Amino acid sequence: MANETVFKRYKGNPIITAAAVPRANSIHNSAIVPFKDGYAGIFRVDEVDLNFTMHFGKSKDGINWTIDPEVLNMKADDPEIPVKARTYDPRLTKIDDTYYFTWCIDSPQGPCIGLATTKDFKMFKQLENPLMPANRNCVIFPRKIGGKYAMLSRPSDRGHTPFGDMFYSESPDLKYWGGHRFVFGTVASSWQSTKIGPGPAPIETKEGWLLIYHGVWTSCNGYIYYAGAALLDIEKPWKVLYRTKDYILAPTELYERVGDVPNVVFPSSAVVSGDNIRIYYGCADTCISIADGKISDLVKFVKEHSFKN
Ligand code: BMA
Repeated sequence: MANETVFKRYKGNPIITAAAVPRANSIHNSAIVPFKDGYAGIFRVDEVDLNFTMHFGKSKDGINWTIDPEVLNMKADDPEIPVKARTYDPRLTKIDDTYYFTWCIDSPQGPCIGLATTKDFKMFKQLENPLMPANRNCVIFPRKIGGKYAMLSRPSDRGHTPFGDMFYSESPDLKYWGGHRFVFGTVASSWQSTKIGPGPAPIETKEGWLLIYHGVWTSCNGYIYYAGAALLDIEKPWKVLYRTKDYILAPTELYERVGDVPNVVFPSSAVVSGDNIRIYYGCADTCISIADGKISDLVKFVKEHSFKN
């Protein structure tokens, strides 16, 4: 029986499976935003040759999706920017009228973060990679902070990364990134003891930046992925106000337990409307599910279920 606190799973989960794309082996860890009178998404599709590709998708209701069978086509001003490699785990953030998305590129020198922009989900412009390898998780904040673009990322290794702390970085122009600050790391003897990494774009609240993140524990049977949440200082988001001791979501359902990578819930998008929040999360590296909650309940949970200083 699912241990549900803030988020209640949708009864029709999973909402997206490999059946949505002809060449898909699995579709998971993807990026979704409200767009025009519906929703747009960039989906991680692991294809039948186990190449990981990104595909555009659209939906009227956020639940029923049409995903393009073709791989997303990006243009770059400098032909040296694109690297021909697997692409995965996109995150999307809207600032003004532009959508910024980051993802992981399996470059020969190790995983690194890609960055692109779009206004219409038709033309995608790839910019310089913001960070050097190896880094596998990155998300942009939904507004400038201290006059600069801001991001959270999680440096990694070339393999399955048995470690991982989160860092903050800033940029005046989306090209040059610096001001790197440690945000938080792992906690021994817990669901977040192996590594942690940022999930959906942080959400601005009166109590701070609300961040949903994943935390990993190494059991005798391998990695288990959970979701937690934190509140970060609004002006200095590398300062952690609260961070959950208890997870907010754990793999308990069959579709989260069984798949290409068993025992994974991987929140990668959050759609907010008033006090409502819907998270989209990858399940067992196989499919995508949703769960609904209230921002106010999540903030309360974070404050009440955090580590005591
Ligand atoms: C992400 C990706 C996946 C991995 C997953 C769990 O960071 O690297 O390939 O299996 O974590 O969903």
